[in-house]
Amino acid sequence: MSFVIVLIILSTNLLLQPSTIVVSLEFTRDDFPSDFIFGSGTSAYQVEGAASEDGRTSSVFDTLSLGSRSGGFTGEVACDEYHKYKEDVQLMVDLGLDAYRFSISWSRVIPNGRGPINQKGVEYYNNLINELISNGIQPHATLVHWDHPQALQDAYGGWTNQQIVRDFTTFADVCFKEFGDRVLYWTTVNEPNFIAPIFYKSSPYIAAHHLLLGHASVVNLYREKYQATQNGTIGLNVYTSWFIPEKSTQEDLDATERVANFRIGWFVHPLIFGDYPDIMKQSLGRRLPSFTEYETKLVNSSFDFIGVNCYTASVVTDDPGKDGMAANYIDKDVGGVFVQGVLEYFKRVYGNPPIYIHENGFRTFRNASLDDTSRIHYLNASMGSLLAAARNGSNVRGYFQWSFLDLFEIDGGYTYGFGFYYVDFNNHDLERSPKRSAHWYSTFLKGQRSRHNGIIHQMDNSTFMS
Ligand code: IFM
Repeated sequence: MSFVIVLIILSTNLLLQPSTIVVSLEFTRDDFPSDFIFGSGTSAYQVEGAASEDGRTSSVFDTLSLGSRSGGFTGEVACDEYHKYKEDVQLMVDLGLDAYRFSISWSRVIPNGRGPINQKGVEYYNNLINELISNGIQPHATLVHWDHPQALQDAYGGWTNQQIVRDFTTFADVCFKEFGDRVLYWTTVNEPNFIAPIFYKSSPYIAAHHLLLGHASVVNLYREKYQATQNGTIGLNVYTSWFIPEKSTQEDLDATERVANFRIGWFVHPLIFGDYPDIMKQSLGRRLPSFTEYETKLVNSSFDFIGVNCYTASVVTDDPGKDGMAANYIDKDVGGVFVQGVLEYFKRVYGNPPIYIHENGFRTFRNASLDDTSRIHYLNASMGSLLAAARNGSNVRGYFQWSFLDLFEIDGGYTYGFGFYYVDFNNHDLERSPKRSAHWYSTFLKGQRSRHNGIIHQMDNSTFMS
């Protein structure tokens, strides 16, 4: 056992205010359970490129990238993983990954979202999956990473229309049939709690409802038709944060509860309890759709695991004038401890479901120096916090760093990167080079001691999100 935390409390008010502490984290892979999965991830539109090749059509992610957020960049070429997947799998082997989390582009497999299957698309994912497996890397596949086909958006409004539930289920059926003999970890939708408010600003609750029904319908299909023979698992992914009150007032504590319910509970509560959180029902009234008896049965327990994306903590303040959740929140750097904060929340509020940390990572300006020590600080603190949570009984089963490569980001295009590998977008070959963090993760994965000192913030255990 080699997990050391040295706490030197530099500020007071331990109850609710973060206190600065010096933390020394030292751990090895052996400190985690032996079947704990360590990986890294990407998503289709963000790495594949070949956006107009071999029959692929546009997705809503392509369309979003044409707006101002990405600063004139798109994923048209991205990292060209579509052509360079073999090289990338070798880099994963170099790193020592157990698993690679990627997504399947719906509009590559079924251009236009419904109708004929594109065999070239199926062939690409078969090749990628086979390459991963023959190199000993587990494929973890997501069916929708924001990117449903633009054709379905144009035809009937995408997730605002219940028709998409059927089309999504048909797409999933194709994927299970074609790839399910080798893919044992399926995620239906990545960050539906981001998709609904970003793509459907005027009707997020309706879109969210169909996202949940689409997810549940796909899980039902998998369970009835494939799971017994393919022996895989399936879940939903959500974007989370460790929500903490700004002040220890009852107002801020209640506001924190509301924000957690509006952001996380919106999707997780129905999966665990078959309905939306009461707080949402009370404050949204008829704006929040309700589940029929049949839908409740379908949605309730429709997961084998929950995928959790967590990057930070968020400080919450009460704001009675704010429509809906009556609160504001803003990201706050509290060091890696937020990972444990989120996991403790799932344990306490949702009965400790099986969890994979699907995304955790650190954004830096992309530059060729390859010295990303700040990312090592961040990852070390996050993984130390993950270990603390696991030791405290969290049902967490795996951890995926975001992202394997520097890839297309909707905010800023290629200005920033989260990657272990720097990609030289000026080089014709899109050459990949490992950053310092890649060596650090690799050292850890290969079982050597990973030691790193840093200054992080820590909060008393009793303050984990109420
Ligand atoms: O790149 C994104 C990813 O697509 C979804 N989660 C957050 C990441 C970092 O911005």
